[in-house]
Amino acid sequence: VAETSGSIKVAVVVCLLRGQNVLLGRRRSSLGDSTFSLPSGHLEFGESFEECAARELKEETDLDIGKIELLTVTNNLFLDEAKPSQYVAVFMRAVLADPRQEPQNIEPKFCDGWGWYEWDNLPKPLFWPLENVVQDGFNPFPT
Ligand code: 8DG
Ligand code: MG
Ligand code: MG
Repeated sequence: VAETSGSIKVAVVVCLLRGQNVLLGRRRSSLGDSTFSLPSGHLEFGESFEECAARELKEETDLDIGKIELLTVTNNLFLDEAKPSQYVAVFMRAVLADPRQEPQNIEPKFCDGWGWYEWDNLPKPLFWPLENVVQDGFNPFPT
């Protein structure tokens, strides 16, 4: 890795599970445009991972989270960007407070829409950091 500087950020990524399905949306972003990814966002000063996950999910889908827990962490370098960046991505598993609640596309500038997908039948292409953890055998469903 030739980069010697750039910023390191913390992202919280939400694996929202409903039955056998997980919530994914198609990104509208300079980072991973048109690829499918889990809801996510930047950790803000003073927040817990749980608070960040609940806030980002609410901002992006209007959904309210029930039980939530920490799953894993990944470390991702984005070097092919105008501003190279590095993300520590904290993966949380969550379920809905009310499983009948449906996602709304609150930020259409950043997402084409939300949908429920089976882990064994994920849409393509996945956002590459997500594709990487999936390739590594990551599975957010409890065993
Ligand atoms: P915010 O301004 O609302 O706080 O942030 P955002 O605009 O919602 O950020 P985001 O792009 O949705 O998520 C933050 C970053 O998380 C994203 O740019 C790259 C990083 N990230 C990883 N790994 C993963 C991953 O597996 N899935 C998702 N969705 N994001 C990831 O480093
Ligand atoms: Mg986001
Ligand atoms: Mg956001």
